[in-house]
Amino acid sequence: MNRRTALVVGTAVAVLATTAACSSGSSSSGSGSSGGGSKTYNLAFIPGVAGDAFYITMQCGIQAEAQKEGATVKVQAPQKFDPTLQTPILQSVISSKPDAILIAPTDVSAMQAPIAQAKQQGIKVVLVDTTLSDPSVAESAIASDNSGGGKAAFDAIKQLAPNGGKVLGIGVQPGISTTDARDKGFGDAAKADSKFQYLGVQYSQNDPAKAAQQVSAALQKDPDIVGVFASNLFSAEGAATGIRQAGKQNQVKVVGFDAGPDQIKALQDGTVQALIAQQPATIGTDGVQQAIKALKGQPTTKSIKTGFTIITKDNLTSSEGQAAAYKASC
Ligand code: T6T
Repeated sequence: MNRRTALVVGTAVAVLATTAACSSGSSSSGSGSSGGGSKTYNLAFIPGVAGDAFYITMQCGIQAEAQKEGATVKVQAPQKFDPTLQTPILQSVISSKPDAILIAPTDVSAMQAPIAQAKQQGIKVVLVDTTLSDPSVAESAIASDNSGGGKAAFDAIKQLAPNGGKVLGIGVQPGISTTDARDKGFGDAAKADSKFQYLGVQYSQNDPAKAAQQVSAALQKDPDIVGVFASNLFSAEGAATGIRQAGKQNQVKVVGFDAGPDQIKALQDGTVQALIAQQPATIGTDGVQQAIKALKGQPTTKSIKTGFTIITKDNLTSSEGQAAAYKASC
């Protein structure tokens, strides 16, 4: 279950059509032609889930870049991070024949065949954020350095708890390329440090309530846990709640991936000590640029890695910290 606070709202699927193009009254299906003779490209964006500040911020980057290019963007998101919900959305988008689809696949294997269908229909595919077991179907795949981010999270916990101790991972669900890589980056670094005992990763299914329960139960079993790494926005939100409910804010250091408004608040409140903020708007901007290059027959970059910023209370109000925070709306 996910929060539905933000701009992508709806019932079964969230649909938000944005005509970023200025063009000359071109229709919304297929490639129209603008007055200057250059094509008005119609793009589609399928995030991993609706109501997630990470994808909303990415959408802002996509829309801004599309506007510069005179392209249109249609956005449809599943209500859960779930390939069985994302597949029918993708199929309906394919049948609307956009020129290119930017998609964050919700599972490395289950989304492989549905995405291959898009390519077979002549639609250019760009993977944004998450990827596939075989990303060669895409013109380009753009993502954070997720494994490096997991290791950076461990380094942050190490600074916060220099004497070492037990550390726990709260992940999302196996099969998501990004969070799997973060969990592994964190776990490998923790296992390699003899001062720390890695308790493994528990999967919250992107449900903050479940993450909170998992952290509470883990603290009952191991009351001396010193650190928790939560590998995305909703797991971090739940982990912070679990620690607060257990009254262990002063003992357990939490490092979370992502920097949505609720995570920034948790940092201010002191329930979370560090956030690994990705660059979702840049992922979106790059995604549009790569899609347009592919459509123009220009060479694309097969794999693009974007960076991250570590936000703590110390740099939260700096221009760097402010710029790294995600948006709840564009
Ligand atoms: O962490 C991001 C994204 O990178 C990941 O693939 C799924 O979760 C988020 O959307 C945050 O909720």
